[in-house]
Amino acid sequence: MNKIRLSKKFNNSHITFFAIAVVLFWIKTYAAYQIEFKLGIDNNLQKFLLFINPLSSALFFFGIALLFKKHTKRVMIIINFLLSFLLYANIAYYRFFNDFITVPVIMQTKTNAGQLGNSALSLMSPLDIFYFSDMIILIVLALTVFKKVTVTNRKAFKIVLLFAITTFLFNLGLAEKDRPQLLTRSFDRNYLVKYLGAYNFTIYDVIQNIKSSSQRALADSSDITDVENYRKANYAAPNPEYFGKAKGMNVIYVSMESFQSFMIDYKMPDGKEVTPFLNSLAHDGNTFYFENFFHQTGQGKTSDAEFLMENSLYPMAQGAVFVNKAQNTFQAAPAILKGYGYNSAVFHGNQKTFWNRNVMYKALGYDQFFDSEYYSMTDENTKNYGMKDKPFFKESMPLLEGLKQPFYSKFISLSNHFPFEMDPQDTDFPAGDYGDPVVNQYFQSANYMDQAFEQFFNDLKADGLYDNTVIVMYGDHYGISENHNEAMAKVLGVDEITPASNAKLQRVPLFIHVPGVKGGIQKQIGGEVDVRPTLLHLLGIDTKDYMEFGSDLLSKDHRNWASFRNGDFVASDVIQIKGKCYSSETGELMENAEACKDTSEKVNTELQMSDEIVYKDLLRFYKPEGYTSINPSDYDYLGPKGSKATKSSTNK
Ligand code: GP9
Ligand code: MN
Repeated sequence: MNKIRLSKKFNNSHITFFAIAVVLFWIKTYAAYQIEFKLGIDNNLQKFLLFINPLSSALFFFGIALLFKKHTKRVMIIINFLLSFLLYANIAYYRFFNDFITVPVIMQTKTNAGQLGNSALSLMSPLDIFYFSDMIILIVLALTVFKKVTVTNRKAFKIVLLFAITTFLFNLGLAEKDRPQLLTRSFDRNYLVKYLGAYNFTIYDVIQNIKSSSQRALADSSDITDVENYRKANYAAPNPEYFGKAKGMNVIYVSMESFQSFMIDYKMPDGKEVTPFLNSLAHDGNTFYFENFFHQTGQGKTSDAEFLMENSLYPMAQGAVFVNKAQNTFQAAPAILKGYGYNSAVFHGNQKTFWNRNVMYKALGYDQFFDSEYYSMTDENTKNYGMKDKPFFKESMPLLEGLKQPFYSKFISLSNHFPFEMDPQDTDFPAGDYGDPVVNQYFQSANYMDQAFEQFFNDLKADGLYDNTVIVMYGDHYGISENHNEAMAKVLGVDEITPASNAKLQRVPLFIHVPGVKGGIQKQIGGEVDVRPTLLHLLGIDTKDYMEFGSDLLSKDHRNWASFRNGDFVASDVIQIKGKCYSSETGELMENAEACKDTSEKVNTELQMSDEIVYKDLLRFYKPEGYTSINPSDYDYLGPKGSKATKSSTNK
């Protein structure tokens, strides 16, 4: 009955057909988001964005059909089919991989087809016809109620397009408000889908891939020669006192989220130490504690730190290597160590897609990735991005103990993440009183993290791993940004944070504990790029054939400076900030800017060369002596239920 009334009123308008197509498609897509994807919606704004984001895509794509004078309805149905197909492909893929389809995934269909065929297909159900139901309704309507509708005009298209663009910009504006630099940092596919929708995500992904592959296509093998020569001229030979002292030992890296060096030995006004456990490591004489160690990260934050530490290359000036260059060839520490019998694993209580880790770790040669699926992500256990550090390390122990030895492993902590808010039951440590909630809370979350590390060390001692494992702990990047410098001046008891002291605030702690080797406080200046050669030399592996830019922190030839991603640097006598030269000692501007020139040139050359490697994917033209290349498609991280890797690379 409704149909008849509807037909009388509206069947003279192609716009009505269009409106029905848009609304049905909108509802369907929103339902798919709710039923199929775990997007981690945290607040009302995100709920709203999820609700409106299919609208701009629907308006835009169906709007295209209005351009076709004769076959408007047919084109609209074809467009609906293509979009529905894309949505359904993502749904099927997500059911199995908990991830969205990207261009590289499609390119690798050769390797993925088998998995998709066997597994994703089995997860399809007849009820899935729902995801094509709007198309079926449109076909029926086109053949019945709207049979005679043919007229259309370009004016309608223009209005619709304008409306689509406005909706999209409104959507993007709100998304940027909730998550600044969404498109430039693009840290997680889940986030892009949550904020901009599954269809816009695909468009974004296609554009990114075209950009990336054109740079790559223009490069050839001669481009690596300059880098090779530079490398030979700047290699810092290992220190014989330490070379091979950790040969054959396990390795545990701990990424200490947002942890800065000013916290080491820091005491609250009542005399309480914030990080008593880490302080004890710094002073026990059995651990190397590098107090002039700098983070060198850019927009890729935690992932940039990981990239630096394991590749000894610099991150990109914009975006994240993990996200934008994961298809490159790398010769990362886990892959190198494979040649020495090592088995590798990452532990992180967050979704595996964050920072594109599930793709990038394959390129780095990680055998296993224990992501959020391996942890009990209850409300009580999680905060902010994922697992709180204490349950995270606790639940990681049996997984770690199950690894075949020697292993190379990495633990990425999370609790000390901006905005550093804690659940009341997790801390009784006093907040700071510096007039800035972010800064005040930082002390509590850092204290909690410190306790989690102590618990982890105790567990490692209890199960015997401690005596045969090198432990490297590093602060990944700053936690307190320059925006909080007013409060930071109070924290440090100074009148103001000068440019030079701000540069020094970029220090993050680096601890290296090697069983049986004396350590102590180390004054030499270095950065995250320097850790890989330091570690490999301790393991008795020479690095001269690897294309890397770090210099061994324990080498007698260590260069003693650390660069920032923007070309500034800290050296023993001078600090360059925003291109200006300051004295390290006084923090004053130098009259003679020449004092920075030499190091500045070196820093620029290095950053440029590193960029060449990353942007042009030059390591595909280079094979280090004795190194066996890895193939990312040999790796699967299928989660606790279906992991192939679990069978091949653990004791169990
Ligand atoms: C997320 C964690 C934090 O998985 O690594 O990321 P960050 O925002 O610090 O880069
Ligand atoms: Mn981080």
